[in-house]
Amino acid sequence: MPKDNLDPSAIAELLSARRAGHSLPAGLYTSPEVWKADCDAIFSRHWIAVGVACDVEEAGDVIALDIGPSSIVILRDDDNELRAFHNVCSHRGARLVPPGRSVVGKLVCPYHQWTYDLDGALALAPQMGRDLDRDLHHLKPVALRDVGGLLYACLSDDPPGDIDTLVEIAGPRLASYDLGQARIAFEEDIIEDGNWKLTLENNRECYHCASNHPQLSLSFHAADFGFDPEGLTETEQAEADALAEAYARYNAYWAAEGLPFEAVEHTLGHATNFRTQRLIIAGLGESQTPDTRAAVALPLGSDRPWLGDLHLWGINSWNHVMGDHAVIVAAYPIAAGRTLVRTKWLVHRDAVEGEDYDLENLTTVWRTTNAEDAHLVGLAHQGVSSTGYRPGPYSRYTERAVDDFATWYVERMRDHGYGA
Ligand code: 3BY
Ligand code: FES
Ligand code: FE
Repeated sequence: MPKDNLDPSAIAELLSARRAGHSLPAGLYTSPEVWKADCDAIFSRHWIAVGVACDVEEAGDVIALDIGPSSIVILRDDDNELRAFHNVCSHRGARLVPPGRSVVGKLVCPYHQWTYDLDGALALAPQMGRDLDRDLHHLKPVALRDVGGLLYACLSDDPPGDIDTLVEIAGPRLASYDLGQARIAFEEDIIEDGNWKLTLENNRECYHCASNHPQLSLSFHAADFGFDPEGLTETEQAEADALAEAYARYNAYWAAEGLPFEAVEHTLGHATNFRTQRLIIAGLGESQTPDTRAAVALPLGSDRPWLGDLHLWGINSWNHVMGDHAVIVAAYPIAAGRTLVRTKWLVHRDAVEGEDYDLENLTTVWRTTNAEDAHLVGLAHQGVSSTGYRPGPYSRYTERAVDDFATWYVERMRDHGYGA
């Protein structure tokens, strides 16, 4: 059987073939059947980053988002409550809302005009007779949680309970930035020519940063994501010592200010995979900009200086929340070899473009970094699609988080019945 048309036992075999400490067997990246299994086991049964509360600021604001073969709508209802539903009409299942943003009074299905209130209730079903029990045809709700302004949804009727741990840990860290009240200054969609796991693996390491991200490297310490302590040159040793000293100073300051900073990892053995830490911004230390100074005159939330970079990774997301702006990124699987990477730059709601910030200065570091990463993910996907690919070893120093991600993935697939 060709490797791209796998039966379930072949998926189990691929999961079993994964060698500890090594990248995944090719089929786990390239097979459309594995992609479908990922959409089922990972993207439909875990808490997935789906956007930000300020995507839907006012009653009637709607976002439709495709997640693999599924689609959800996220909206703000007439009582200002955030809600999410499957983007599926209760009549004959037509997609209700096109992908992207819209503003509506009610949700009207384009097919036969069944019409839903913003709380999902079926308000109108023309020509269906008086005896149609409209209460039976409510839109199917999707579990949605607002974690300090970041939205997570789970398509399953039985969402993992450990989202509460993310809320407990990340909620207080995000609170002072008031992201729920922020404004999206810019949004960018990139389609990467690679499997979603290659996108996430690439994000879980900074081994590639020095040689691929010259601009990001001005404000980002690659060593935060691990370095090989064996055989450092004198200069490298001095840099490592200086960074350790800087952390001692910053951590003491953050502790005195009551700002949580510790690294918290909730990965292996947990359904809701996340990691967070307050990182030092390199250079002048203010923001991930070309000159490492704040890009926005108005602070995001509190005006305390030296907040660093509140870094938060999730199953399909990575976020950098800084004193002046936040970069919110999430990846969505489109096909085995195609992944959407959606980035939002958040600023204080009153910040005015051209007066309080320059859009190019605000966005250039991560637009450049995203383009560089898209290129690398494309190269990786080309490689794993070649007959010459053999899973290779991860560095125990710089790719530990990649290894954990791959191990977590195999565990979760097994937990959801795809193992042997
Ligand atoms: O954005 C991130 O979270 C990661 C950290 C290391 C590489 N990449 C930039
Ligand atoms: Fe929506 Fe018929 S499928 S109204
Ligand atoms: Fe990168």
